[in-house]
Amino acid sequence: MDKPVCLIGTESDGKLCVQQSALQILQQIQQPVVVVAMVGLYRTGKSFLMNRLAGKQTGFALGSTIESKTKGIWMWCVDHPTKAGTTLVLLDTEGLGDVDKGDSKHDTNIFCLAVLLSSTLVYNSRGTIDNRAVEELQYVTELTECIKVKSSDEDADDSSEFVKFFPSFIWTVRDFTLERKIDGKDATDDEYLEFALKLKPGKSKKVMEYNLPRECIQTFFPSRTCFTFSFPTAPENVSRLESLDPADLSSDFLEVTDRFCKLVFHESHVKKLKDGITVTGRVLGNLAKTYVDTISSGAVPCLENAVIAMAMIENESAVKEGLDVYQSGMEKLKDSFPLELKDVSSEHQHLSSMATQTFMKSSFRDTDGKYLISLEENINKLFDGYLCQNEQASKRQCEDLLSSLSAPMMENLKKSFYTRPGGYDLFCKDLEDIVKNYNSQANKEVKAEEVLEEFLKQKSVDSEAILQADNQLTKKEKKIKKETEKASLLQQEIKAKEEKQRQLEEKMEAEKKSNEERMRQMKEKMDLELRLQREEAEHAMDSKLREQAALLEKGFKDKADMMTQELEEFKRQNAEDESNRAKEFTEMLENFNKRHEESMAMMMQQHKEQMQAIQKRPTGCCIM
Ligand SMILES: Nc1nc2c(ncn2[C@@H]2O[C@H](COP(=O)(O)OP(=O)(O)OP(=O)(O)O)[C@@H](O)[C@H]2O)c(=O)[nH]1
Ligand SMILES: [Mg+2]
Repeated sequence: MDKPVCLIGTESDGKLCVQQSALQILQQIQQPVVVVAMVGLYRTGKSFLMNRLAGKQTGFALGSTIESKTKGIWMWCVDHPTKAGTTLVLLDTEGLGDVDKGDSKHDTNIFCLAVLLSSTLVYNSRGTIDNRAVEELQYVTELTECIKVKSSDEDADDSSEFVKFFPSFIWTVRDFTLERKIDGKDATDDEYLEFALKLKPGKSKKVMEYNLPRECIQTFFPSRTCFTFSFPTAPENVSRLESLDPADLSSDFLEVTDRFCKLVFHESHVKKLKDGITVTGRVLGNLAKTYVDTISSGAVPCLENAVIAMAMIENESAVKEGLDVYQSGMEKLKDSFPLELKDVSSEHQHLSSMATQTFMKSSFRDTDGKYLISLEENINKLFDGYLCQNEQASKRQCEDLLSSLSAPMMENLKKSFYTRPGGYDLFCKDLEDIVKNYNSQANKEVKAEEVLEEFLKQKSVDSEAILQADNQLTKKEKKIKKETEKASLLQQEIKAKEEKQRQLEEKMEAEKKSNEERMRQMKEKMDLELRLQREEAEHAMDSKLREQAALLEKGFKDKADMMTQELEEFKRQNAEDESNRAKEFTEMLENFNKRHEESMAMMMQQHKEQMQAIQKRPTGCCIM
């Protein structure tokens, strides 16, 4: 992308809507994404800084008047400058707090979407982090009402769960002109932020109001940092934002913005969904659409539902991708048909394993294995189709071979060469030679025995006529010869059926191996999903413990004690979630195995019936 595009715009009725063209761009991005969103009051230099993050001076439109410029949420996808294999998605948002807009709900929605979509949220402000600046971030206090974690318990306060999937937080202060000193000592940016976010003890309503945004920031954004843009050589008119021309920047300014960019690149991680699921560009697009549609319909975006919706979309495409891998590989193999069954089977196994791998890469939360089953069933259907095509090719090849080997015999038949005394023996000798030659050349063909059986049946009509016309043989001799021929025909029929059985067994063996491989991959994926879930819970637990320690240190014993209870509950919930998930996985594996065994048993049964039918058949029904 050489320039940004609008990702979320506003329709004429004021409702938010996702732009199709932006979704198409995201659809193409299969890499994991690091999403940096910048929010803050209007006219504070957000778009300007976003351009710097993209390594450019222009791109996101900058305002040169006091009117707010950016509308909705704009997106720019670039290669991540330091994390290979990931895409950096920059989201520039509409400035908050423009009273002329007269719609504060709109601001809250923009803020929520930035929180929901990003892995790093940059909150941009100007001047200092004073009381007013913190109050301006009142949007954080609305997050609990605007975002739900679980769809089930309507009124549950799941704010403690937020920390599991909320972005990391960077507070930037532009045109910072104060000295960073706390109690007379030099302080770092982070110390400055923590100092500004310090809770005030006391019980009055005012103090509570004053503490609320601070508490919310501390709870929701445990991983936070601060960056102040202070320019010792700041131009005189720096306070007038519109006067800063990007083309005319001091080296100090450039050095500071470079440092800021490095910090952002270093602090921001790949966007993850609940349960540690990695977000690719494609998922991000679907996520944006789901959230915006939910908000536009007046409902509250819910993380659990979003994960379910994402899983559905992703799993469907994962099945398609897996099938593509299988099909394109088999199409290549098809060029060399006819092949021995073992060659087709082993390529089937290999490609089916690759298809499962491809599927596993982008699928998630396929809790009942529905999508993996669909992949398996579709692959098996395709496999049957390819086996059939291989058989047809083999049949053609065997028929061609027989017709060229039997061409002289056909000539002889036409000339009635065998219609003479001793003709039957001559005919049998020629036929034997043809069969010998054929067997040596076609013995590896899947259809060799069946085609030969058919050929011999056809030739038995000629043979009967020749036998009857052969005066050299007595009636008794003719009868014996006829019986011998009948027996050998039946033998060929049995041979053909046995070959079919062998092939079926080979196919079943291939299916068994494919199933084992699929189960292995599924188990691996489940272990990974469980591990991610556990890590996420541990991470959340850590930050809660840190929060509690900080409260204790600052003398808020009551609050810290209250947290102990909350922590216990959190731990219990995590353990329960994990054990539920593990149970789900075990059930799924069991179901899979059961399904496989049933289908194998069915194949065996069909096969048994076929074999019994041959064995029961009276010998007399052979065409002679
Ligand atoms: N003084 C000062 N001016 C800046 C700074 N960064 C950008 N500007 C200038 O401020 C003006 C507005 O910048 P934008 O980046 O458009 O601001 P914005 O926050 O995106 O504005 P909205 O989209 O309306 O919310 C431009 O003329 C920038 O050149 C800064 O750090 N200090
Ligand atoms: Mg802007």
